Amino acid sequence: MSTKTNKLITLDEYIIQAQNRFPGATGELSQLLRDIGLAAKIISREVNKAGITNLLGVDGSTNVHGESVKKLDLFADQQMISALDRSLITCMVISEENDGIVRLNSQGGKYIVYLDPLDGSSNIDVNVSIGSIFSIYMREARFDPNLVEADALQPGIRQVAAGYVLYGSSTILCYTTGMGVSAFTLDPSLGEFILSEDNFEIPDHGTIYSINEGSYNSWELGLKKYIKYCQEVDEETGRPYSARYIGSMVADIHRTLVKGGIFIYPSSNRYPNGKLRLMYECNPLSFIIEQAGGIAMDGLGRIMEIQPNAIHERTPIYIGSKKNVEKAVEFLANHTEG
Ligand code: AHM
Ligand code: MG
Repeated sequence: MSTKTNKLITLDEYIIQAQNRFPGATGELSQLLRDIGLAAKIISREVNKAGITNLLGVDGSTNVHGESVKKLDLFADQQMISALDRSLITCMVISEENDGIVRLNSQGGKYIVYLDPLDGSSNIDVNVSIGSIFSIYMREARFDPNLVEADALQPGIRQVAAGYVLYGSSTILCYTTGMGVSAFTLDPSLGEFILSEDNFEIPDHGTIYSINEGSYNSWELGLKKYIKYCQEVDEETGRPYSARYIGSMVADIHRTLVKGGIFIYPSSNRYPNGKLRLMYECNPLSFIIEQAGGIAMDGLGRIMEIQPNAIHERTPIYIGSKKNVEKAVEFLANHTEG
């Protein structure tokens, strides 16, 4: 459930109105969010005409995870970083596309931003939805003015804001600063993000499960049994769950937010710690889902309480409607092997 609005409010207006509710606010976080909004518009424009401008396809290099880098990934990375660099508020960026931390021009800037500039990039070539993800932290006060990776290793509960942009049948920007979730739809004729959903709430229970079932044979027993449970008749609706898996986390999470259900990327033989990255995929999307009333776990504990040890670390994730995630975690606890 969510609150629809009839009044036309742009992202920039909304951010300023929210800032005005805090008399002491410096406006820096608002500026940072507007910078991300601008970069999102530029990326959205290129995504929409990627085929024409020959941006589609592989760039030839591989990123820090050994995955092939698509040209649009690089474009999105550059746009986001230069938008953040421009307003001198962000001191450091950590991006999926860059091995180490990226120090920006404002070494005194108070924010640290994690980015997955273009998530789900294997879907680019086939014209399926992709997204950008961001996660914002405050830099901690330290004596040493030199920025190091350790400055960025903060648990997800310390995020001051997070969000995603979904380049789908329309472009949607969804974000939270810890006071609910708001969504904006890009009106291409105006070139503005317009508030479309205020105070997003995820259904408490849904009947969609979302997981790459190709790895079934290497899942832990509890997960196999949980998915079998979903395929049986659901007690609440009297019918089995539906399976939906887009393969772009942003799109799968957006559907989960709107319709409810569960998204899982578990550990498997191929990815013993799961595939998805804690800092720029799991934490920001967990913040959104929790703010909408859902839950995000790694199978045992809360995703946002994990103390990170490395900027690119991975984690298994069980995320979505409260009842679905609780049920999945119950299966994991009750069906351990051996
Ligand atoms: P990427 O950041 O390289 O695009 O990879 C992350 C994506 C997620 O969007 C998606 O949930 C997952 O990879 C899909 O992985 P798989 O193809 O193993 O199911
Ligand atoms: Mg990604």
